[in-house]
Amino acid sequence: MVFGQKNKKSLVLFVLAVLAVFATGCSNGSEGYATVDTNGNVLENSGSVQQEAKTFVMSGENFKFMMDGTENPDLTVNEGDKVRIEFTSGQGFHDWVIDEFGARTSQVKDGESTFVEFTADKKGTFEYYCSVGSHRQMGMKGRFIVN
Ligand SMILES: [Cu+2]
Repeated sequence: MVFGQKNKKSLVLFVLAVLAVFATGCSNGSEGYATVDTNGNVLENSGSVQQEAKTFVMSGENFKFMMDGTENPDLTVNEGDKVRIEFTSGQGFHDWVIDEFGARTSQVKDGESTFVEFTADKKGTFEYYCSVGSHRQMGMKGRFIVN
């Protein structure tokens, strides 16, 4: 049997379709989304224009976070900023967590992405880290600074 051009095309389409179904199936049940708001003092903003989130795009590796080629970067925001962390695992099983703001992504493996949004409602320097295994102790952490 000869694989003609047409058959190759159908094969590619078939593979793409299978991948699409697979990807959709995987995203169910693990949205990786959590919103944290301040205790009670958010309501005064209701009805006003939604604030743009300060977005950081980071990836996780064994055993460090990377952003624009920087290892475990300092993330700096201003008090009151809405923050969005877009997190992808480049290698291994990881998440992105910051305790003081109650924010954590779901845990993702190689090539998977997730995100979390929260409001930086207090000033200070905090630690973000990966909560998988002993990754935090192995250096998978960085500073989150609120001015
Ligand atoms: Cu990790």
